[in-house]
Amino acid sequence: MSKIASQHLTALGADIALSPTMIDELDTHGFTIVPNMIEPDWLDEMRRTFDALVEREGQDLAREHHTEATVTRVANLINKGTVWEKVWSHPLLLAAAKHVFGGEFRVSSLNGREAHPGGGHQPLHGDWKQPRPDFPRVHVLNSIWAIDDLSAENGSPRIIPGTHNRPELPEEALQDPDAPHPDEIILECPAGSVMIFNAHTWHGGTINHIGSRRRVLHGYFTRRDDPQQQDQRRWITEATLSRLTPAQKWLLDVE
Ligand SMILES: O=C(O)CCC(=O)C(=O)O
Repeated sequence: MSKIASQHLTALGADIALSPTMIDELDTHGFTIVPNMIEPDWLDEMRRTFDALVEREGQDLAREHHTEATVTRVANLINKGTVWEKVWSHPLLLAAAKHVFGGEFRVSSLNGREAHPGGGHQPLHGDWKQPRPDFPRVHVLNSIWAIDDLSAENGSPRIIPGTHNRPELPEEALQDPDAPHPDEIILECPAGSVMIFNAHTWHGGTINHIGSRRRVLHGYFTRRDDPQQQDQRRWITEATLSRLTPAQKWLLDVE
């Protein structure tokens, strides 16, 4: 890692130590779940802002990214409120990213997602869609922030432990990536929890059977020399730029 990258990460608080359990879970399973990462007041503000954005933006919600049938997607949260700032620059998340990438990285995107009643199913996938001739180099890390309680009934994501250590993509390895997987773990957790994961690990959304609120955020990072899911230079607004620290600008790669 370059000296400048280390300095920026230090300024962002990413030098905090991960617990031995977190390190072991990230290395062995490909994911770790952190309870109570979002404090109650912050959670309330996230819920209010999420719903206000959905109300305000209507059909334009995910124009910076992609839409998905049967879910509400809110894209480009970096430019849609200060409440999201502590998500993409959270010290613990950055410390985990530093560990998992083992090299320089940057923010890829920050989006919201809510499965509608009866919707939300996704095939098992990795967030890196290309072949991996450079396996086991890590290209992507993601985090799913539970804004509501998540359960098997309301469409919590599923994840298959250890699959970050497989070089092939699920669509190559599995006969039916849509089918239940014998090893799948359902992320059932109270609101305020965050799952941080090596995003090569096979995962996917499931169906919201009962229709209760199921808002999550995806705080997504990429190795620094790989493309961002959302080109931050293209979408960054003057208002956002004016409040960012040099280290945050570096993290978004909008300097
Ligand atoms: O929100 C979820 O349940 C997971 C979504 C996901 O994996 C994706 O959109 O790629």
